[in-house]
Formats: sequence, C-alpha cells, structure tokens
Amino acid sequence: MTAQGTNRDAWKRAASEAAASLVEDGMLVGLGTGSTAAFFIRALAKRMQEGLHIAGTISSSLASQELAQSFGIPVTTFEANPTLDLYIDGADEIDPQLNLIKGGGGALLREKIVASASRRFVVVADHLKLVERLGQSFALPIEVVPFATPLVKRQLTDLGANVQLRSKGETPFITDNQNMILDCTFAQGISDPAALDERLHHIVGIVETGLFLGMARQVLIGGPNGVQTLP
Ligand code: ABF
Repeated sequence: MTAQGTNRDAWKRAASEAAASLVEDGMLVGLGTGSTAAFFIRALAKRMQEGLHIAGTISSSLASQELAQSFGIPVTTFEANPTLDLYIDGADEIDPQLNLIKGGGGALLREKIVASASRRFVVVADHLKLVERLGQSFALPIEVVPFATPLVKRQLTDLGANVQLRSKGETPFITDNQNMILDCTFAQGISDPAALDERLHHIVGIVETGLFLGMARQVLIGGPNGVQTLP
C-alpha cells in the first residue's frame, strides 16, 4: 500500500473510532458499507467486548451484515425495529452543507433506506472527501432497474452527463437489490444538487440516486490533525 493509502486508512479509522464512542447502551444502530464503515464495525465490536450492549443493528449491505455477524454483533430487522437510533456510514464526497455523494460501493439504495429510518445519521470519512462542489472529483452513482438501463442512460446523457454502466470484470455490476449502477460525470460538477435530484427522480427506471441531501446530521473527518466534527 502507498504512504497515502496508509494515511487515509489511519484517518478513516480515527474517524470511525470517534463515531463508535457515540453509541450508547441499548441503541439500535445502522451499519454502513465501505472501508470506513468496516473500521466502524470493528470499533463497535471492540466496544462490545468492553461491555457495551446494543439492541441490534441493520446493515446497508449484505457484506457489512456478514462482517458484523462475524464479530457477534446482533442483527435485527425493520419489521421488529422500524426506527434506528444512529446510523454511521462513509461517503464519497461531502460539500460544505454536508450534502453527500454516496454509492461508490454500490450500496446507495439500502444506505438511503437505512439513513431515512434513522433518527441521527453521522458520516465518517477522511479529509480528502471534502469538496467545494459535489461531482467535482467523483461520479454520481444512480441505481437503475436493469430492464430500463438503456433508456435511462439516454436520458442522463441528454441531461449533460457522461454515463458509464458500472461493471465487474466483463459483466455489469449487480447491486444487492438486483439492479445496475450508472456512474454519471458532469463536466462542471453538480451546480444545483437539489434540482438535479428532483429531475432524476422523475426518470422512470431510476430506483434511487447517490445524492444524500440534508440527511447527514454530522460529519466526523479524520486528517493529519486528528478528528474534526462538522458542523
Ligand atoms: C459507502 O462506502 C458508500 O456510500 C461510499 O460510496 C463508500 C465510501 O467508501 P470508503 O469508506 O471505502 O472510502 O459509505
């Protein structure tokens, strides 16, 4: 691993360990997806070994659920517990208003479901995820019903996006929900995330977008000077 990669992992771990200290006895906790969320799951498991008791977790991906279960972290369902106390997850980009691009890991739909079912959503990330404008350096992932993918791709292109079907080797990437992902790049970034999100939600075949607007309550940012809390 490069020195930069090592630093980023250390920053992600520090932010995740700070987030683990927000978990209180008896809480229902949402578990995110990705390398930063995996650091959080490990930190949560460590706190449980030290005596923390949580009521249950719901994960935004099957991979995170398996990781949690491998540590003996209890799993629950939305049938049993429709509201979670706290959701901790990573992000791909974070703007100054704490709007996010998520979905680089392909789990955006479940991530948005877990976020919307949680009283408090806290993002954990390293400082390189902070941007002035969303879409500046990361493509916006959009989850699409496979049948509609060619039609949606045309409409996104008409909106000015450069659109790539996400693939895994030779075949399309398939989400936990059996959908596909279109990664959209905008030449100048996304100038009005709310307006774009509104338009995207009117395209039939789009299941959900990776724009998480006004959802994150707080962001814990790891960097060379420790962990910073926003706002
Ligand atoms: C999830 O994992 C996603 O929403 C985001 O795409 C990704 C971040 O990955 P990492 O934590 O590995 O940088 O949070």
